[in-house]
Amino acid sequence: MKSAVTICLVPEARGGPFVYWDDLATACQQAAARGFDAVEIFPPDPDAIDPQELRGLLDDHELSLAAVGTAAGWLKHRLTLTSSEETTRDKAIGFLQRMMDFASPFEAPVIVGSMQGKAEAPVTQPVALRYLGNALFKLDEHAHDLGTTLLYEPLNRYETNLLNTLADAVQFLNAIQTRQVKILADLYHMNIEEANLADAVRNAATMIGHVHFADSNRRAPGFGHTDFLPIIAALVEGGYAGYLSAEVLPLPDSDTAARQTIATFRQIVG
Ligand code: LER
Ligand code: MN
Repeated sequence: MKSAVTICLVPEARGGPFVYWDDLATACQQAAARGFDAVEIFPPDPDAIDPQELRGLLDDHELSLAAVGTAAGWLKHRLTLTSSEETTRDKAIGFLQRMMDFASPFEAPVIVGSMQGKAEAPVTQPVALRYLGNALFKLDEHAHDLGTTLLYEPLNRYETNLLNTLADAVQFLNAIQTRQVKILADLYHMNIEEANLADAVRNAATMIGHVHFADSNRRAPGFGHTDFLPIIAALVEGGYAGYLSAEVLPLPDSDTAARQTIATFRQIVG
C-alpha cells in the first residue's frame, strides 16, 4: 500500500477535510518532505491546473498523482448527477468527463463523491438512483475509452440518502454492470455507517480502488479511536495495493496532521 495526502485548491471547500490548501507547489514540496508517495488534488475546474506544470512538480518531488477529487463540481458549480434538472445532470457528467480527460494522462482515477447528490423533492429515491445509475454508466464508457478508473464513494447519511455502505455500492455497481468503476472506501464515512469496518472491507475487497484514510473524528489517523489494524489486515487479505490517502481536517495544523498521518501509516503498513 502507498501513502497519499490531499491538496484542496477550491476556496468554496474551506473548512473541509483536506490537509494542504491553496498553493499547489508548496503543498507538493511539503508532501514530499513528509515522505508521502503521492498527492490527491481537488482542482476548482478541469482546466484550472496546467498539466505541464503539474507534471514538473510531480517529477521534481518524485510524487505520483493518487486521485483527482471533484468536490468543486458541487461546492463551486452546484452540479450533481441526481439534480431534478436534466441540463444540470448533463453538465455534471460533462464536468466529470473533463476531469477524467485531465487526470487520465497521470494514471489517476477521478472521484464521484459529493457530486452524486441526494434524493430531495421533487426527485424521489428510486428516481435519484436511476439518474445515478445512468450517469455512472455513461461515465464508465468514457473511463473505458480513456483506459482509466472512476471511483464511486459511498457517503454517510448526513451527506446523502442514496448509498451509504460499501455493500450498497457493490450491489448497485454489479446491477448496472460498470467495467471501470471502483469503490472508494472512506474510513470516516464507514465509521458512521458500517457495523464493522474490517468486515465491510473484506466483503467489498475486489471492488475497492482507493481508500480515504481518516480517523473516527475525521482527524489524522491516530487522533481518533478507529482501530486501523484489522482494516489494514482486511485490505491486505483482499490484495489491495492502492493508496491510503489522508482526507482529514488540517488540525491542529496542516503539518501536524501530515506528520501524524505518515507516522500512523508507517506504524500500521510498514
Ligand atoms: C469526499 O471525498 C468526501 O468524503 C465527502 O465527504 C465530501 O466531502
Ligand atoms: Mn472521502
